[in-house]
This record gives sequence, C-alpha cells and structure tokens, in this order.
Amino acid sequence: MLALYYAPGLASFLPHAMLREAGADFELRFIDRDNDAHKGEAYRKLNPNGLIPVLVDGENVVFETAAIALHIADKFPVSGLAPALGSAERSQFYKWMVHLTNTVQPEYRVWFYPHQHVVDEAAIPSVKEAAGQRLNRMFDLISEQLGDKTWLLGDRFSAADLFLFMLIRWSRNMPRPARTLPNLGRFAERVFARPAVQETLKAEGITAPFF
Ligand SMILES: N[C@@H](CCC(=O)N[C@@H](CS)C(=O)NCC(=O)O)C(=O)O
Repeated sequence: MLALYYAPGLASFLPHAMLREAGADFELRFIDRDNDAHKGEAYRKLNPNGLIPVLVDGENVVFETAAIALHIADKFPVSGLAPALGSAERSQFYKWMVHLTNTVQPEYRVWFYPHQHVVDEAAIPSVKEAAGQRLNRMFDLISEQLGDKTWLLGDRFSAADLFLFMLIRWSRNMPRPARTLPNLGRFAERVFARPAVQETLKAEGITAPFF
C-alpha cells in the first residue's frame, strides 16, 4: 500500500504527479499545513524534519522529494519516468534530478522562508531579493540548456520534467516568473497538457494561474 502525505502545490506535487503518470494505486493523505500538522508528533515520526512530502510504501517510510521520486521511478519501471539503468540518458536524468533538488529547490526555501535565513529580521528584504536574483540566474541557465528541446532529456519525457514544471510553477508570483523565459513557458505548457498533470492539479484543488 502506497500513501503520499501532501499539501496542495508543495514539493509533494512531484511524487503525486509521478504516481498518476505511473497509473499507481495510492492514497493521498492531506497535511493541514495551516495548522502545522507537519510539525506535530505524529508526522515527525514519519519525517523528523517536519517537511512535506513523505511516502509510505508498506513498512518503508521515505522522506526527501528526490528520494521519493527516484523510488517511484524504480518501482514503476514501465512508466518510463526514468531511463534505463546504466544508460547515458540515466546519468543525464540523475544530473537534472540532483541539480533541481540540490541547487534550485533549496533556493526557494530562502525565498519562501527568509526568516529562517537571517538573525536580524531587517535583513529579510535583502536576503529575499538575493534569492530571487539567484533563482533568475538558475532559470536563465536552465533555459539555455533546454534550448529548443521538447524535454530536459531531449525527445524523452522523464520525472525530471515534472520536477522542473513544479519549480517553474513556484515562481509564478515572483517578480520575474520563470514562464516569461519563452522556451520555459512553452515547456510548462507541454507538461501542463499531460493528463496525469491535469489530474494532479485537480486532485490537489489547484486553480489558475497554474504556472
Ligand atoms: N529537502 C526537502 C525539502 C522539503 C520542503 O521544503 N518542503 C516544504 C514544502 S515545499 C515544507 O515542508 N515546508 C513547510 C515548512 O518548512 O514548515 C525535500 O525535498 O523533501
């Protein structure tokens, strides 16, 4: 039995969309973030960091978005969410998954939770602005690398594209949304059009603007 602990639009979006892409049988468990359910004792037994998401796969409890995503890709190989083990494409897939989780995703924590990155609250606007600038630069570089390719791996769709879509989405209310880079905007439209992504957005109750 698979259960995904989620809150609408948060990092749980990636594993959620993957489970739908894979046609998996799973249960969605809502975390009432507004009431700090993710900081409570019950949730911390699953993820001591008190962060969303968590995947429960039978007795196996997994936290960290990218680890959950890789586990889902491995568990449902016919979904094709990750290229074949040992292939050059697989290494490119790892490169993107690690870059997105290790470089881009943490920068959003500075933007969305700036108070956790300062000692003096007066520094918050400056810390936030610097994070916004770094994110702009990261998206510029991703845009250059995507070029006119359909997906990050070229013609082949993978979980890394769902990851990038989620990160593009998170910038939608920032001063320079990532979608304003024309190829990233077109890329987001392509991911958005996928039936599994539509189902994910609907199941999470997410409404426009989507990205
Ligand atoms: N590295 C962690 C980060 C997860 C994370 O930052 N989750 C956010 C939502 S996108 C969260 O739980 N925020 C609530 C909080 O920090 O209190 C992962 O990828 O699972």
